[in-house]
Amino acid sequence: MAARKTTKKPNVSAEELTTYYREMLLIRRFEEKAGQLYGMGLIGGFCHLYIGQEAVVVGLEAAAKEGDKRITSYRDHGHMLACGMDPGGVMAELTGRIGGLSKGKGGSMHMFSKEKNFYGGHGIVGAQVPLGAGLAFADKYKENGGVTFTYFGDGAANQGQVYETFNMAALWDLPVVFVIENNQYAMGTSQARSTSTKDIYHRGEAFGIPGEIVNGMDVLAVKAAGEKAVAHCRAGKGPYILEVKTYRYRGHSMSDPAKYRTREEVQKVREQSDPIEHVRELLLTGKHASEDDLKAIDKEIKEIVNQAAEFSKESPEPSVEELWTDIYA
Ligand SMILES: Cc1ncc(C[n+]2csc(CCOP(=O)(O)OP(=O)(O)O)c2C)c(N)n1
Ligand SMILES: [Mg+2]
Repeated sequence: MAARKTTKKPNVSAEELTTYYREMLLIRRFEEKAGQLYGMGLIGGFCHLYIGQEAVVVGLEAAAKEGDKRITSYRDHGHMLACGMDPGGVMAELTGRIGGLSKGKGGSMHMFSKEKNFYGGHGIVGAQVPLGAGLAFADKYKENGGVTFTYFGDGAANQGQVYETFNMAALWDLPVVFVIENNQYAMGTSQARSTSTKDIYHRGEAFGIPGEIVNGMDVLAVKAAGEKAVAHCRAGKGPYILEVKTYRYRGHSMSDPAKYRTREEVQKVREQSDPIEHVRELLLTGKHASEDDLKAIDKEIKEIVNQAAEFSKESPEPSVEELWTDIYA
């Protein structure tokens, strides 16, 4: 992973930086709370936290336009929050309650929002990649100018269906940004043990798909790369690949003790490359915000997350009759 390079005087307004700070912090605090609720037994099943990767979705959402679509894997809470889905609805889905975005019937990995163009939440590794190309196919067919962000991991990047999709997406010039969230691990398998090359994006060259590496710990770098990729797609030039180098601080899922890496490795990334600390530093050194301003934001975010948690505990469990709704057969 690229170490963070602090852009000393980035060409970005205080308002923009504050927005990224707030959005990344919301994801981090939300995920910490989800971890707590899991520990208390209020969340069952799988729960994959996004802590450490926040700059990826926040940067790319900043490059997206109204009408663009997004689809991802099971590590999906950050994507949902970044595109504006209600934190209470996400948390209540985690606790399996009727107020959840899938009425408590989907859980962590299966949430959708037609309103926000969020197409899941997919538990089968790599399965969302062809689906993302399908969404882009629909946009191209309808000539609506939409772009689909199709997120997948470094592990998923070794799946055959990814390359079948690359072929079709390139052949038909589909407006899709393939975002490889390279957090360096696929469950307990490091990239070095599973992947023949250090970088993955250049596999697109075989299909004529351009791409690049992005520092996923720098929200401004992610946004800039996202804008470039989206402009490429909207100009009708077909797909684009962003390999975003990032890192997850927590285990693969809540049941992973993460014995395949050292505490020091994680600590080093936290200290040297944390994406939220990066923006915090930019805000403070650029005199865009004071410590007190940031404390007020922290408080505000904590309140949003606490309310989401309260809602997720108070919302009732779905009734038995709900078993017969939302069935497409
Ligand atoms: C087809 C399939 N094979 C195996 C699994 C088990 N599995 C779940 S996550 C995962 C690793 C995926 O890693 P990566 O794509 O890097 O995503 P990350 O978890 O790092 O976000 C595996 C092998 C699965 N869910 N689906
Ligand atoms: Mg991974």
